Amino acid sequence: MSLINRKVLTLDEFTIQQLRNFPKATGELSSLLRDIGLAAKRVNVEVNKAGLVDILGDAGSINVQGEDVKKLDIFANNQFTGVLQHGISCAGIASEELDDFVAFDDDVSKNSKYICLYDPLDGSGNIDVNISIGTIFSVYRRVSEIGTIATAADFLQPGVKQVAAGYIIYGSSTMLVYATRRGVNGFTLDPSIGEFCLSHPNIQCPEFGKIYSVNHGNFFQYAQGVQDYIQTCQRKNKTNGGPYTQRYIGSMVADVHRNLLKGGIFMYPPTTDKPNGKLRLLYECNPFAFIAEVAGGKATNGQQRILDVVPTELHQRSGFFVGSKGMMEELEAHMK
Ligand code: AHM
Ligand code: MG
Repeated sequence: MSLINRKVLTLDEFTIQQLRNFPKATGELSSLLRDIGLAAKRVNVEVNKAGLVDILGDAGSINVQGEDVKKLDIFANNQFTGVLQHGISCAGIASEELDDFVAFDDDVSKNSKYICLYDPLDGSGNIDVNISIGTIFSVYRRVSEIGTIATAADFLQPGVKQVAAGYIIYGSSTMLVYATRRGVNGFTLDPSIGEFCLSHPNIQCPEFGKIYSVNHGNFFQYAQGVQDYIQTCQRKNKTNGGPYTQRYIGSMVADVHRNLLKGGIFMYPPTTDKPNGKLRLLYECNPFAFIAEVAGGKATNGQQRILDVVPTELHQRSGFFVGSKGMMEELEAHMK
Protein backbone atom coordinates (compact mmCIF):
# COMPACT_ATOMS: atom_id res chain seq x y z
CA MET A 1 0.00 0.00 0.00
CA SER A 2 1.45 3.36 -0.92
CA LEU A 3 1.15 6.09 1.66
CA ILE A 4 -0.16 9.47 0.67
CA ASN A 5 2.31 12.31 1.18
CA ARG A 6 0.71 14.57 3.78
CA LYS A 7 3.65 16.97 3.85
CA VAL A 8 2.49 18.91 0.80
CA LEU A 9 1.34 22.48 1.39
CA THR A 10 -2.37 23.24 1.21
CA LEU A 11 -3.58 26.39 -0.53
CA ASP A 12 -4.15 28.06 2.84
CA GLU A 13 -0.70 27.12 4.11
CA PHE A 14 0.88 28.30 0.88
CA THR A 15 -0.81 31.72 0.87
CA ILE A 16 0.07 32.20 4.54
CA GLN A 17 3.68 31.21 3.86
CA GLN A 18 3.82 33.78 1.03
CA LEU A 19 2.64 36.38 3.54
CA ARG A 20 5.51 35.64 5.91
CA ASN A 21 7.92 36.78 3.20
CA PHE A 22 6.13 40.14 3.07
CA PRO A 23 5.90 41.57 6.55
CA LYS A 24 3.98 44.62 5.27
CA ALA A 25 1.27 42.59 3.53
CA THR A 26 -2.17 42.82 5.12
CA GLY A 27 -3.25 39.31 4.18
CA GLU A 28 -6.23 40.57 2.20
CA LEU A 29 -5.16 38.90 -1.04
CA SER A 30 -4.51 35.60 0.76
CA SER A 31 -7.92 35.78 2.32
CA LEU A 32 -9.51 36.49 -1.06
CA LEU A 33 -7.77 33.47 -2.60
CA ARG A 34 -8.94 31.29 0.25
CA ASP A 35 -12.52 32.51 -0.33
CA ILE A 36 -12.21 31.57 -4.00
CA GLY A 37 -10.85 28.14 -3.00
CA LEU A 38 -13.89 27.59 -0.79
CA ALA A 39 -16.37 28.54 -3.53
CA ALA A 40 -14.47 26.27 -5.93
CA LYS A 41 -14.89 23.30 -3.60
CA ARG A 42 -18.62 23.91 -3.37
CA VAL A 43 -18.96 24.21 -7.13
CA ASN A 44 -16.85 21.09 -7.59
CA VAL A 45 -19.29 19.04 -5.50
CA GLU A 46 -22.20 20.07 -7.72
CA VAL A 47 -20.31 19.73 -11.02
CA ASN A 48 -19.32 16.20 -10.08
CA LYS A 49 -22.88 15.09 -9.70
CA ALA A 50 -24.20 17.00 -12.71
CA GLY A 51 -25.26 13.77 -14.42
CA LEU A 52 -27.35 12.80 -11.42
CA VAL A 53 -29.56 15.87 -11.55
CA ASP A 54 -32.00 14.25 -13.96
CA ILE A 55 -32.47 11.20 -11.77
CA LEU A 56 -32.38 13.00 -8.43
CA GLY A 57 -34.76 15.80 -9.30
CA ASP A 58 -35.90 17.91 -12.21
CA ALA A 59 -35.21 21.59 -12.40
CA GLY A 60 -38.04 23.30 -10.63
CA SER A 61 -37.97 20.81 -7.76
CA ILE A 62 -36.58 21.64 -4.34
CA ASN A 63 -33.18 20.33 -3.22
CA VAL A 64 -32.02 19.26 0.25
CA GLN A 65 -31.26 22.80 1.37
CA GLY A 66 -34.78 23.80 0.35
CA GLU A 67 -33.53 25.83 -2.61
CA ASP A 68 -34.76 25.58 -6.14
CA VAL A 69 -32.53 23.43 -8.35
CA LYS A 70 -30.71 26.01 -10.44
CA LYS A 71 -28.61 25.80 -13.51
CA LEU A 72 -24.99 25.10 -12.57
CA ASP A 73 -23.63 28.32 -13.97
CA ILE A 74 -26.07 30.34 -11.88
CA PHE A 75 -25.18 28.19 -8.87
CA ALA A 76 -21.46 28.81 -9.48
CA ASN A 77 -22.03 32.53 -9.88
CA ASN A 78 -23.91 32.67 -6.59
CA GLN A 79 -21.19 30.73 -4.76
CA PHE A 80 -18.34 32.97 -5.91
CA THR A 81 -20.33 36.15 -5.36
CA GLY A 82 -21.45 34.95 -1.92
CA VAL A 83 -18.01 34.10 -0.50
CA LEU A 84 -16.52 37.35 -1.80
CA GLN A 85 -19.38 39.44 -0.45
CA HIS A 86 -19.07 37.88 2.97
CA GLY A 87 -15.27 37.94 3.00
CA ILE A 88 -13.06 40.79 4.14
CA SER A 89 -11.10 41.62 0.97
CA CYS A 90 -13.44 42.39 -1.88
CA ALA A 91 -15.21 45.68 -2.59
CA GLY A 92 -17.21 44.37 -5.53
CA ILE A 93 -17.44 41.89 -8.37
CA ALA A 94 -18.28 41.65 -12.04
CA SER A 95 -19.34 38.34 -13.55
CA GLU A 96 -19.96 37.02 -17.03
CA GLU A 97 -23.35 35.91 -15.68
CA LEU A 98 -24.46 39.40 -14.60
CA ASP A 99 -25.36 42.42 -16.72
CA ASP A 100 -23.56 44.90 -14.52
CA PHE A 101 -20.93 44.93 -11.78
CA VAL A 102 -22.01 44.65 -8.15
CA ALA A 103 -20.47 47.04 -5.62
CA PHE A 104 -20.89 45.65 -2.10
CA ASP A 105 -22.22 48.36 0.17
CA ASP A 106 -21.48 47.09 3.68
CA ASP A 107 -18.72 48.80 5.68
CA VAL A 108 -16.20 45.93 5.52
CA SER A 109 -16.50 45.71 1.73
CA LYS A 110 -16.29 49.46 1.26
CA ASN A 111 -13.01 49.36 3.18
CA SER A 112 -11.59 46.47 1.11
CA LYS A 113 -8.94 47.13 -1.47
CA TYR A 114 -9.63 44.52 -4.17
CA ILE A 115 -12.26 43.89 -6.79
CA CYS A 116 -12.74 40.59 -8.58
CA LEU A 117 -14.04 39.62 -12.03
CA TYR A 118 -14.96 36.11 -13.10
CA ASP A 119 -16.52 33.71 -15.50
CA PRO A 120 -18.07 31.38 -12.90
CA LEU A 121 -18.47 28.36 -15.19
CA ASP A 122 -16.77 28.61 -18.55
CA GLY A 123 -17.64 26.04 -21.19
CA SER A 124 -20.83 25.17 -19.31
CA GLY A 125 -22.30 23.79 -22.55
CA ASN A 126 -19.90 20.87 -22.04
CA ILE A 127 -21.46 19.76 -18.73
CA ASP A 128 -24.01 17.49 -20.40
CA VAL A 129 -21.27 15.51 -22.14
CA ASN A 130 -18.90 15.16 -19.20
CA ILE A 131 -16.09 17.33 -20.53
CA SER A 132 -13.91 19.41 -18.20
CA ILE A 133 -15.17 22.91 -17.48
CA GLY A 134 -13.72 25.73 -15.43
CA THR A 135 -13.94 28.97 -13.49
CA ILE A 136 -11.71 31.88 -14.50
CA PHE A 137 -10.97 34.83 -12.19
CA SER A 138 -9.09 38.06 -12.09
CA VAL A 139 -8.19 40.38 -9.18
CA TYR A 140 -7.41 44.12 -9.33
CA ARG A 141 -6.58 46.72 -6.71
CA ARG A 142 -9.42 49.23 -6.84
CA VAL A 143 -8.70 52.75 -8.13
CA SER A 144 -11.61 54.38 -6.28
CA GLU A 145 -11.03 55.60 -2.76
CA ILE A 146 -11.04 53.05 0.05
CA GLY A 147 -14.04 53.61 2.33
CA THR A 148 -16.34 54.43 -0.60
CA ILE A 149 -18.36 52.16 -2.84
CA ALA A 150 -16.56 50.58 -5.86
CA THR A 151 -17.15 52.26 -9.24
CA ALA A 152 -17.08 51.26 -12.93
CA ALA A 153 -13.50 52.57 -13.21
CA ASP A 154 -12.37 49.83 -10.80
CA PHE A 155 -13.59 47.16 -13.22
CA LEU A 156 -12.42 48.75 -16.48
CA GLN A 157 -8.67 48.65 -15.81
CA PRO A 158 -6.29 47.21 -18.40
CA GLY A 159 -5.17 43.63 -17.70
CA VAL A 160 -1.65 44.77 -16.93
CA LYS A 161 -3.02 46.09 -13.61
CA GLN A 162 -4.08 42.62 -12.42
CA VAL A 163 -2.73 41.70 -9.01
CA ALA A 164 -3.62 38.03 -9.40
CA ALA A 165 -5.50 35.80 -11.82
CA GLY A 166 -6.35 32.15 -11.91
CA TYR A 167 -8.65 29.37 -12.90
CA ILE A 168 -10.20 26.24 -11.51
CA ILE A 169 -10.50 23.21 -13.75
CA TYR A 170 -13.16 20.66 -12.88
CA GLY A 171 -11.64 17.72 -14.71
CA SER A 172 -10.31 14.23 -14.14
CA SER A 173 -9.03 15.89 -11.02
CA THR A 174 -9.96 19.36 -9.82
CA MET A 175 -7.21 21.94 -9.83
CA LEU A 176 -6.85 25.57 -8.85
CA VAL A 177 -4.05 27.43 -10.61
CA TYR A 178 -3.27 31.04 -9.78
CA ALA A 179 -0.68 33.60 -10.68
CA THR A 180 0.65 36.66 -8.95
CA ARG A 181 3.59 38.62 -10.33
CA ARG A 182 5.81 36.27 -8.32
CA GLY A 183 4.81 33.06 -10.08
CA VAL A 184 2.16 30.60 -11.17
CA ASN A 185 1.30 27.74 -8.83
CA GLY A 186 -1.11 24.85 -9.24
CA PHE A 187 -3.03 23.04 -6.49
CA THR A 188 -4.89 19.76 -6.90
CA LEU A 189 -7.96 19.07 -4.79
CA ASP A 190 -7.36 16.11 -2.50
CA PRO A 191 -10.94 14.90 -1.99
CA SER A 192 -9.97 12.81 1.04
CA ILE A 193 -9.14 15.92 3.07
CA GLY A 194 -11.11 18.46 1.02
CA GLU A 195 -8.07 20.68 0.50
CA PHE A 196 -6.25 22.08 -2.52
CA CYS A 197 -2.66 20.83 -2.25
CA LEU A 198 0.37 22.33 -4.00
CA SER A 199 1.04 19.90 -6.84
CA HIS A 200 2.50 22.14 -9.58
CA PRO A 201 4.87 24.68 -8.01
CA ASN A 202 6.24 27.50 -10.17
CA ILE A 203 4.64 26.54 -13.49
CA GLN A 204 6.66 27.61 -16.55
CA CYS A 205 5.18 27.40 -20.03
CA PRO A 206 7.70 25.68 -22.37
CA GLU A 207 9.07 28.09 -25.01
CA PHE A 208 7.93 25.78 -27.81
CA GLY A 209 5.36 23.04 -27.90
CA LYS A 210 3.73 20.71 -30.39
CA ILE A 211 0.08 21.58 -29.86
CA TYR A 212 -2.09 24.13 -31.62
CA SER A 213 -5.68 24.61 -30.50
CA VAL A 214 -8.24 26.33 -32.70
CA ASN A 215 -11.75 25.72 -34.00
CA HIS A 216 -10.97 24.41 -37.49
CA GLY A 217 -14.63 24.65 -38.49
CA ASN A 218 -14.14 28.42 -38.74
CA PHE A 219 -10.95 28.19 -40.83
CA PHE A 220 -12.29 30.02 -43.90
CA GLN A 221 -13.58 32.83 -41.70
CA TYR A 222 -10.16 33.67 -40.26
CA ALA A 223 -7.88 36.45 -41.50
CA GLN A 224 -5.29 35.42 -44.09
CA GLY A 225 -2.40 35.64 -41.59
CA VAL A 226 -4.18 33.25 -39.20
CA GLN A 227 -4.93 30.79 -42.02
CA ASP A 228 -1.26 30.96 -43.09
CA TYR A 229 -0.06 30.28 -39.57
CA ILE A 230 -2.44 27.32 -39.15
CA GLN A 231 -1.08 25.83 -42.38
CA THR A 232 2.46 26.29 -41.10
CA CYS A 233 1.43 24.31 -38.00
CA GLN A 234 0.31 21.50 -40.32
CA ARG A 235 3.52 21.34 -42.33
CA LYS A 236 6.74 19.52 -41.71
CA ASN A 237 9.15 22.27 -40.98
CA LYS A 238 12.73 22.01 -39.86
CA THR A 239 12.68 25.14 -37.73
CA ASN A 240 9.45 24.48 -35.83
CA GLY A 241 9.62 20.68 -35.64
CA GLY A 242 6.13 20.43 -37.22
CA PRO A 243 3.66 19.16 -38.07
CA TYR A 244 2.08 20.05 -34.77
CA THR A 245 -0.76 18.17 -33.16
CA GLN A 246 -4.21 19.77 -33.22
CA ARG A 247 -6.12 19.60 -29.92
CA TYR A 248 -9.32 21.56 -29.28
CA ILE A 249 -12.03 20.43 -26.91
CA GLY A 250 -14.01 23.69 -26.91
CA SER A 251 -13.55 24.28 -23.21
CA MET A 252 -11.02 27.04 -22.90
CA VAL A 253 -9.85 26.26 -19.38
CA ALA A 254 -9.00 22.69 -20.39
CA ASP A 255 -7.41 23.71 -23.69
CA VAL A 256 -5.26 26.48 -22.23
CA HIS A 257 -4.32 24.49 -19.11
CA ARG A 258 -2.97 21.65 -21.24
CA ASN A 259 -1.01 24.03 -23.48
CA LEU A 260 0.39 25.91 -20.47
CA LEU A 261 1.83 22.69 -19.05
CA LYS A 262 2.88 20.97 -22.28
CA GLY A 263 3.69 23.95 -24.49
CA GLY A 264 1.34 25.03 -27.25
CA ILE A 265 -0.76 27.80 -28.70
CA PHE A 266 -4.49 28.47 -28.24
CA MET A 267 -6.36 30.72 -30.67
CA TYR A 268 -9.86 32.14 -30.82
CA PRO A 269 -9.47 34.53 -33.75
CA PRO A 270 -12.09 37.01 -34.95
CA THR A 271 -14.28 35.49 -37.69
CA THR A 272 -16.46 37.05 -40.37
CA ASP A 273 -19.50 36.08 -38.27
CA LYS A 274 -17.91 37.35 -35.03
CA PRO A 275 -15.63 40.22 -36.08
CA ASN A 276 -14.78 41.01 -32.45
CA GLY A 277 -14.07 37.38 -31.57
CA LYS A 278 -16.09 35.32 -29.11
CA LEU A 279 -14.17 35.42 -25.86
CA ARG A 280 -14.61 38.16 -23.28
CA LEU A 281 -11.65 40.42 -22.62
CA LEU A 282 -12.25 40.89 -18.89
CA TYR A 283 -13.40 37.44 -17.80
CA GLU A 284 -11.49 35.14 -20.17
CA CYS A 285 -8.65 36.82 -22.08
CA ASN A 286 -7.07 39.05 -19.41
CA PRO A 287 -6.72 36.39 -16.70
CA PHE A 288 -5.20 33.86 -19.10
CA ALA A 289 -2.94 36.52 -20.62
CA PHE A 290 -1.65 37.40 -17.15
CA ILE A 291 -1.08 33.76 -16.17
CA ALA A 292 0.66 33.03 -19.49
CA GLU A 293 2.98 36.02 -19.19
CA VAL A 294 3.98 35.22 -15.62
CA ALA A 295 4.71 31.65 -16.80
CA GLY A 296 6.94 32.97 -19.61
CA GLY A 297 4.37 32.85 -22.44
CA LYS A 298 2.65 35.56 -24.47
CA ALA A 299 -0.90 36.70 -25.33
CA THR A 300 -2.23 39.08 -27.97
CA ASN A 301 -5.49 40.01 -29.69
CA GLY A 302 -3.78 39.74 -33.07
CA GLN A 303 -2.57 43.34 -33.10
CA GLN A 304 -1.68 44.18 -29.55
CA ARG A 305 -0.63 42.66 -26.24
CA ILE A 306 -3.86 41.70 -24.47
CA LEU A 307 -2.78 43.16 -21.13
CA ASP A 308 -2.37 46.66 -22.66
CA VAL A 309 -5.90 46.87 -24.03
CA VAL A 310 -7.92 49.50 -22.14
CA PRO A 311 -11.46 48.11 -21.81
CA THR A 312 -14.46 50.29 -22.56
CA GLU A 313 -17.20 47.80 -21.65
CA LEU A 314 -17.54 45.05 -19.08
CA HIS A 315 -18.64 42.40 -21.57
CA GLN A 316 -16.35 43.44 -24.41
CA ARG A 317 -15.16 40.64 -26.71
CA SER A 318 -11.75 40.16 -28.20
CA GLY A 319 -9.75 37.98 -30.56
CA PHE A 320 -7.40 35.89 -28.46
CA PHE A 321 -4.06 34.17 -29.06
CA VAL A 322 -2.13 32.76 -26.10
CA GLY A 323 0.65 30.30 -25.51
CA SER A 324 4.32 29.43 -25.70
CA LYS A 325 6.54 32.42 -26.43
CA GLY A 326 8.29 30.93 -29.45
CA MET A 327 5.03 29.81 -31.07
CA MET A 328 3.37 33.17 -30.43
CA GLU A 329 6.31 34.88 -32.15
CA GLU A 330 5.89 32.56 -35.15
CA LEU A 331 2.21 33.54 -35.28
CA GLU A 332 3.01 37.25 -35.01
CA ALA A 333 5.40 36.98 -37.95
CA HIS A 334 2.55 35.57 -40.07
CA MET A 335 0.09 38.21 -38.95
CA LYS A 336 2.28 41.21 -39.77
P1 AHM B 1 -18.88 30.32 -22.82
O1 AHM B 1 -18.29 31.41 -21.95
O2 AHM B 1 -20.22 30.68 -23.38
O3 AHM B 1 -18.86 28.98 -22.13
O4 AHM B 1 -17.97 30.23 -24.16
C1 AHM B 1 -16.58 30.17 -24.06
C2 AHM B 1 -16.11 28.86 -24.62
C3 AHM B 1 -14.65 28.60 -24.35
O5 AHM B 1 -14.48 27.80 -23.22
C4 AHM B 1 -14.22 27.85 -25.59
O6 AHM B 1 -12.85 28.02 -25.85
C5 AHM B 1 -15.06 28.47 -26.66
O7 AHM B 1 -16.22 28.95 -26.03
C6 AHM B 1 -15.44 27.48 -27.71
O8 AHM B 1 -16.18 28.11 -28.71
P2 AHM B 1 -16.45 27.42 -30.13
O9 AHM B 1 -17.41 26.30 -29.87
O10 AHM B 1 -17.05 28.52 -30.96
O11 AHM B 1 -15.14 26.95 -30.69
MG1 MG C 1 -16.99 31.82 -20.74
